[in-house]
Amino acid sequence: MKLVLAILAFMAISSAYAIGNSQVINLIVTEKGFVPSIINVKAGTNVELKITRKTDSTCATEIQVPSKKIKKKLPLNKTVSIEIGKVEEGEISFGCGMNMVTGVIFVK
Ligand SMILES: [Cu+2]
Repeated sequence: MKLVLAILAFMAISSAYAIGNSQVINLIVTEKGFVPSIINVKAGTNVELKITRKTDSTCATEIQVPSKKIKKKLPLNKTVSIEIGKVEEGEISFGCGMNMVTGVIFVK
C-alpha cells in the first residue's frame, strides 16, 4: 500500500512519464513562461509535448520548435499536442513566437 502511494505521488509530481518508447511531457504557460522550462528526456524515444496556456499575461500565445520547424498557436486553457518525434542526444530549444520566452529539452 505504501508503495502504491509512493508511485501515485511520484506520478503526480513528475511532469514527464514514459509509455513504452514514448514520453509525454506536460507543460503549462504561466506568467513565468513555460513550466517546466527545462525538460529531460531519454534519447531514442518519441517525445510529445502537451501544452496548456493558463494565462493571458504572456507573449507565449504560440510555441515554436525551430529545429523541428514546428509552430503552433496556444489558445487559452486548451491543451495543444505537439509531436516532436524520435529524439537524439543533444538539446532541443523551444520558445514563443518571438523566441523571448524559451525552454530547452535535454536529450540524454
Ligand atoms: Cu514572445
